[in-house]
Amino acid sequence: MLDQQRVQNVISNMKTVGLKQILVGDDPSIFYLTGRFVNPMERCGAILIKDNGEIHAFMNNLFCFDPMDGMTMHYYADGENPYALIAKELEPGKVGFDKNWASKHTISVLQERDDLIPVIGSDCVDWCKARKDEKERELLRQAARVNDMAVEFAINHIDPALDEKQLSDMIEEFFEEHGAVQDMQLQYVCYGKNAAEPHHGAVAGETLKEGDAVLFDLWAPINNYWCDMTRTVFYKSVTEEHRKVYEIVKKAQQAAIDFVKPGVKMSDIDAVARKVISDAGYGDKFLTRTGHGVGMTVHEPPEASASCDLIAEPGMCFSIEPGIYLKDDVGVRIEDLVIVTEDGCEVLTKYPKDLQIVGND
Ligand SMILES: [Mn+2]
Repeated sequence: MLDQQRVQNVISNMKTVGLKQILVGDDPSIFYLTGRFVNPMERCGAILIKDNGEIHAFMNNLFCFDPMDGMTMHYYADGENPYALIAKELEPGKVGFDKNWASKHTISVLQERDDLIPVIGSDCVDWCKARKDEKERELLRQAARVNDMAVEFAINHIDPALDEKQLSDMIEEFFEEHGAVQDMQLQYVCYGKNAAEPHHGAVAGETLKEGDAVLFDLWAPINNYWCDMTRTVFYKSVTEEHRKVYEIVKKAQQAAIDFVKPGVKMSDIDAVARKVISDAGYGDKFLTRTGHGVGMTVHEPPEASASCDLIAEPGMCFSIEPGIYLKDDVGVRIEDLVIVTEDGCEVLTKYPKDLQIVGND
C-alpha cells in the first residue's frame, strides 16, 4: 500500500527544492514508499512522483508488483521499451533522478526526449528516510538487540584455534539464526595489526596471538533494517600504549554521543570526537568519518563528517564510531548506533565498552 504520509513528505521536499517530478529507482526507497520490495535486477523499475500528487509505477510484468490505490501502473514485457513509457509521462524541464538508479536507465530515459534536464532527485526521499518514524525505530532497536547478542557471542568465542575467517563465519551463522538475511556479507574480525586498517574484513589464515587487539565490526539487516556495531577487546594482555589508545577512543565516542541532540550540525558531531583524539595527539590516526546513517541500507544520509551540512533531527539514526589506527600495530574502534530524540539521543547498541582483556580463564 502506498504510504500517503511518506509520499506527502517527499512531495513537500520536492517543493522545497523546486522539483516538479522525481523518478525513484532504488529498491529500498520503493519499499519505503509502497511497502513492496522488488528487485528487478538489471531490468528497469521505477516510481514517478509529481508534485501535484500524481504517482506512476513502471514495472516489468515478470515481477509481482500488483496495482495499488493512488498509483497508475505501467507494465512492460521483456522486449518492450520501458523508457518510452516513462518518457511519455514526464513534463518538460527538470527531472530528479535517483542517485542509485543505474546510469543505463537514466541515460535511456533522457535519450527518449530532448527537453529534459536531469538533476539528482533522491535527496527528497533520503531526507524523509533519514527521519525514522516510531515503527522504524522499533525495527532498528530489534536489530540492535541481535547485534548486542552477536558481539557477546563473538567475544565469547575468541579462540586461538580460529582464524579471522572462521570466527567471522561463525558470527554470520549466529546472525542468520537470529533472523538476519544476508547476501555475501562479511563480518569484520580483525586481529592485531589488521585492526589498523579500517576496512580490513576477515582473512583465512590470519591467527591470533597474545597482546593482539580483536576488533569486531558486525552488521546485518533484520526485517529490512540494519544494525552496525564495533567493539575492540584485547587477547590475554594489553600494552600501556594500547590501553591509552583504547581509553582515548572510548572518551571521544562518549563525547560525541553526549553531544548529539536536535539542532546540532552533523559536522560538529564529527568535530567533537575529532577534538578529543587530536588533543590526545592522535588526530592524524583517526582515519575515518565519525559516523554514517543507518536504516534500510547500512550506509545512508546523514553522515557525521566534516563534509555533511545536515542538522540532527529527531528520528535520525546514525553510527558514532571514532577510531585510532596505528599502522602495523593496532587499531581501536568503538561503534554504537544512536537515534536522535527530542532532547538528546537514544543509544541502540548496549554491549559494555570498558576495556576487556579476554582469554585468561
Ligand atoms: Mn559503521
